[in-house]
Amino acid sequence: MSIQWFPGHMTKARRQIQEKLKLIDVAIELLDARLPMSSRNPMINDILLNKPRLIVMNKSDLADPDMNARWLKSFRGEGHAAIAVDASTGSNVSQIPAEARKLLQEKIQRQIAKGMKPRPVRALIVGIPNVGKSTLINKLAGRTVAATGDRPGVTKGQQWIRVGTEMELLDTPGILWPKFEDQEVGYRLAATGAIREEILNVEDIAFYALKYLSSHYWERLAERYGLEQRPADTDNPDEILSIMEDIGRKRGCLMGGGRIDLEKASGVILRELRAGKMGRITLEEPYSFMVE
Ligand SMILES: Nc1nc2c(ncn2[C@@H]2O[C@H](COP(=O)(O)OP(=O)(O)O)[C@@H](O)[C@H]2O)c(=O)[nH]1
Ligand SMILES: [Mg+2]
Repeated sequence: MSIQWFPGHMTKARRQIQEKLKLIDVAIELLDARLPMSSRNPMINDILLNKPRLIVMNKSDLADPDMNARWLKSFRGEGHAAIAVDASTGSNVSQIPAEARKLLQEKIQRQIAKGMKPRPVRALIVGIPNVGKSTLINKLAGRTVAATGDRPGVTKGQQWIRVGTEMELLDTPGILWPKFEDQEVGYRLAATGAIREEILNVEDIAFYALKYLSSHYWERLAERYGLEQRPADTDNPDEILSIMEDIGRKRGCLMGGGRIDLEKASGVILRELRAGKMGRITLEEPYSFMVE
């Protein structure tokens, strides 16, 4: 989570993943279901090249269920195998080995036809920091093999983890950088806690989140904070600011002279959004490449 990406780091990360790709049959591209586009590495196609790929949308428990379905449809419409999971509880995680195996069906059939016994599918998890790679590795392993959260991983030699009889997983994931050159992407990543908020201004991040929530999830926002006045135009910054002030007032985020402490109010909004206090929310839609 505290990784700062510079061109040299990206080159190194890419080289490390490409070394690992030589060892595996399938790449598991882990995305955050709340922002499947922004949590994708911008060079993923160049990095994975022709390696069979399974897209796994993680943290689907925090994302809008309708949007999960739309995103899956969109990825599948692009010809990708894709599933949604929750690595922290393990929901749907058991589908991963079978889905990975499906991608290699033809190869496995050829091996069987030649009288060979197919070996377990070898897989590597790749994704940006904080997307849940270590949590998923531990869930698939059925025990703790990877450090999760903010603790830095203890580097040891790469090992294969046996996942049932069908799959073997590399115990160290491939760490990729996010698409942060786009400012909107940066705000979405920061709003969900995928990147450190010190990089951006906390009030700007909360402002961005409030604007999105006001236009896409107004009822939930209104319910959470007892808001009454639906903004007439969510593109009007004054209206979003007044919502932020209203929330600050209601949560007692005050400074001297009765002024509202917007920084504090922003902290409340972001903390509650990340904790799922406003319900299950997805911050981007697949409209840009949806064919319906
Ligand atoms: N709610 C929820 N939290 C998750 C899920 N997967 C991981 N997390 C949390 O996300 C944070 C980052 O997870 P981690 O596995 O360390 O991410 P990594 O940096 O990709 O290895 C941790 O606090 C996890 O508990 C999930 O599916 N749902
Ligand atoms: Mg990790």
